[in-house]
Amino acid sequence: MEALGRKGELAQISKEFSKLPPEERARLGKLLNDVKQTLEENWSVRNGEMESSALNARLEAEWVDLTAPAPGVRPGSLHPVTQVQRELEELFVSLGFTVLDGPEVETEYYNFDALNIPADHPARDMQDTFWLKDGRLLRTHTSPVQVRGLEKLGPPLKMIAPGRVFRNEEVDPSHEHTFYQLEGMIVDRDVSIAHMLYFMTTLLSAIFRRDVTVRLRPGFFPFVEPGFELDIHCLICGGAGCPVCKQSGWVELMPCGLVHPAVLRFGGADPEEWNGFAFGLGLTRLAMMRYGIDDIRLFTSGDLRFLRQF
Ligand code: 2NL
Repeated sequence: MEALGRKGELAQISKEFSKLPPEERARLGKLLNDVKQTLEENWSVRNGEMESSALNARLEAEWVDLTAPAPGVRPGSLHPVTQVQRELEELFVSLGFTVLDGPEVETEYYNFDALNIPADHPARDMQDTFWLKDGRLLRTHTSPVQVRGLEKLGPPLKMIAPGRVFRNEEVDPSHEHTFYQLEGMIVDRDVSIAHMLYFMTTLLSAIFRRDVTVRLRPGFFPFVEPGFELDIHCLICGGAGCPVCKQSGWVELMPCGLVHPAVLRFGGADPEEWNGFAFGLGLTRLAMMRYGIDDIRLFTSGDLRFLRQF
């Protein structure tokens, strides 16, 4: 730049040109221009080289692989069924319930006999239940936990038994061999269907965070008498009829009933003194409704693309 600038050496030299004779002036002028052009070209080439090597050095030093996982431990999240289960446990604990757990590998006695399920009941068939070689089985519901709880704690009692259950099912978008249930039971004196109905309505309003309309239909379950299917007014269409409620306006939600005297006796409670109500809730189905999941198989798929959404 000392040579080329407006006040550089070449500019100084060209000022001296006026002192030269015209023919010399033309020859030297051309020479000067050639020199100037060569210098400028060289300068610009070298300047470009320096600039690009500075840029390359920076790119090399500050290079970031945008496809690489972020450093550190990636925060995980709870499985959607676990989230629903924990939320309900919290709700039931706030209502004074005890949360109980029990074995997933059960005896035939606790899974069937103590629940008044007779020997010839289809649930006991190989087609419906996973049997182990030693005569035990994978529990088909969480009811055995309730009998164990009644035995251990005795009445009066308010308990829930959430957990994993197994059925020998043909798997499809709405049937799995492994799913989650939450059963609840209250045993006390003079418990009536009115108590059950009020409790269930309050419970469902808390779960869905709005007022719900319920109805009871008769339903048969060996461990309750009388037994009911509890339906709620469809939350999607409000009862007008839509694909979710199959145009009926009602959605079947909770089987329930008054605990069968035989089951109370199996649990060590005298049915002359004690009675109660019990209900079942499908945790997996509730999670499907909550998050709009249309294929039950996703829950046990272990697919991280599914799980990371929760
Ligand atoms: C289900 C579950 C129901 C119960 C479950 C229950 C448990 C005991 C005594 C009486 Cl120890 N009842 N649980 C009661 C009514 C319905 O449904 O899987 N239904 C298809």
